[in-house]
Amino acid sequence: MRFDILTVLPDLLDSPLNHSIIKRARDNGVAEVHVHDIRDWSVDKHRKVDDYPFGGDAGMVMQVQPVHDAIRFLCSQRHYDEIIYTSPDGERFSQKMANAFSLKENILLLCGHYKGVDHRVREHLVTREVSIGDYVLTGGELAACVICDAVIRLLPGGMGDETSALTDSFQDNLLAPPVYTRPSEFNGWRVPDVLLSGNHALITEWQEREAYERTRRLRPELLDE
Ligand code: 6GU
Repeated sequence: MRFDILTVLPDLLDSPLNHSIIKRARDNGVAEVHVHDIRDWSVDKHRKVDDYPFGGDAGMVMQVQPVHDAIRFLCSQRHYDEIIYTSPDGERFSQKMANAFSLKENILLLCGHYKGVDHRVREHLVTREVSIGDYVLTGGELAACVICDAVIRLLPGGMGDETSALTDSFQDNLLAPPVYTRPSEFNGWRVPDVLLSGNHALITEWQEREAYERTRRLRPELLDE
């Protein structure tokens, strides 16, 4: 699977997408992530890509021309299953959406910045608008990283243990059960006996009960969905 990310801050995307599972998935060819600087499509001699909003509000707006030309260029290279604009007023990102995106071949992510992008981009060029939650970030770059991370870790061959994505929190609308590792006692704090019992049926039953109880206590609305 391939992500292309259009941004005015390409450096911001370097580190988050070059560690751990995401790095391994990229190294193994399971996922490709290509970051493009929107300024490369600016026609301004100072590589400017923003301008004042019509109507005279505060802040700057990303111009339609560089974004249009960037998207048109990328779309001439391959078909994109989705062209996603990251914005706080988009559809809320979820595990379900991550699962759906993980089945796609090519996704183009356009990172919003400043006061946002000229609305004609949203009307004519993007297929989807996605937010990662009800708070405002300085730009869409961190949101794009969140989306890439959540999707790439689901790809077959992307994780060491291929079954572990299935037991994530949210994958079945339940929070994950508690986990422990050695030592079995530290500071007098003991790991639940059942986990040391070697009885897999009992352990699974305990994990399912804990997952349900934690969900009921911490996120009861998930049980209604
Ligand atoms: Cl996708 N962008 C920005 N700028 N802020 C956000 C967001 C996206 N999702 C939540 N807050």
